[in-house]
Amino acid sequence: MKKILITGALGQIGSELTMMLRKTYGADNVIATDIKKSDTEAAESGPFEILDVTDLQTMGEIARKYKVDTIMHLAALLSATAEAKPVFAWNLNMGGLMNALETAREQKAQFFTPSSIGAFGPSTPKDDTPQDTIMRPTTMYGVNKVAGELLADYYYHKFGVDTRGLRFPGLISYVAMPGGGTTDYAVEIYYEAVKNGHYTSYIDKGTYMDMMYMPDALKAIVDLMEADPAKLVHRNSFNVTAMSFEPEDISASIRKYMPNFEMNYQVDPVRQSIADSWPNSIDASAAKEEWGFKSEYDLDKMTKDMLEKLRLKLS
Ligand code: AKB
Repeated sequence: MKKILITGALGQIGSELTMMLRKTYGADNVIATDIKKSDTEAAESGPFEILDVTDLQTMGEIARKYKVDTIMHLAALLSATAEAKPVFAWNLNMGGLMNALETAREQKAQFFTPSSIGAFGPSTPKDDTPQDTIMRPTTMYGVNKVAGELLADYYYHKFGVDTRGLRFPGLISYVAMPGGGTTDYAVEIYYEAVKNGHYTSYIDKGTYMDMMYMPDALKAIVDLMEADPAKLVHRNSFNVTAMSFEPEDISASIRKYMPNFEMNYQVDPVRQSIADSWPNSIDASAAKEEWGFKSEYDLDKMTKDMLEKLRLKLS
């Protein structure tokens, strides 16, 4: 039976990943950690420890206490916050990753950490961005993600740590809000649609970015971690995506279910310039070929589910 340590377990991915893994592997086998505790299911439904990921000693103590054999390192600052606080972002994103990799090496644990479409930059081919291509990001977050991918590959080649990763697009979910990302507009729009019937987008019309609904992202993590290592040509990290859209597309999708929904624009120059430096759409064929990646949700299917779930949640 697996013993999984999750950092950033109360964040957008962690809140749902913790619950899914607890259902699969048993609540006691999934140790949730975060910098502070919140009154949430992920914090209350099984073991929880306070962990600042820049503290290597405490991370090691927790890993040894529970004899973990898998580490899922999710704690990180997202792109817009990292741009506002670049030194803090470097220390947290790189320091936390280094500590998590060291802990995985000591524990001989399997390792997962997410990368992002943010690892690409303005000189990357913008459409159908290949798995292996130019990666010269111009954001602190992107610099962290490229360095992180290289570091995780280094731990695999140098120390034999079974490191695996995904380049996630914007992730859309109704359980926990993302914080400080560039793609967050695609989550906020659903909340505002249900609460107020309109949304002011900080991303301009015509800006395409890859996106994925959370159930597909969680399945991709589990499928990658269970994939036969002999079939993996790549490790850190695989392009994965489910859809690519611009604000007008998501607005039109919402109007199919809420005909009176309205959207206008007030573009945030910082997040817009981050979005402009990212691909329009990435190519996930390596993930499909090497471990069978497949997504279930397209834009309309996701919109229908998001609106239904948020109506229940916000009522
Ligand atoms: C962000 O917008 O920063 C993240 C990401 C795409 O990595 N959602």
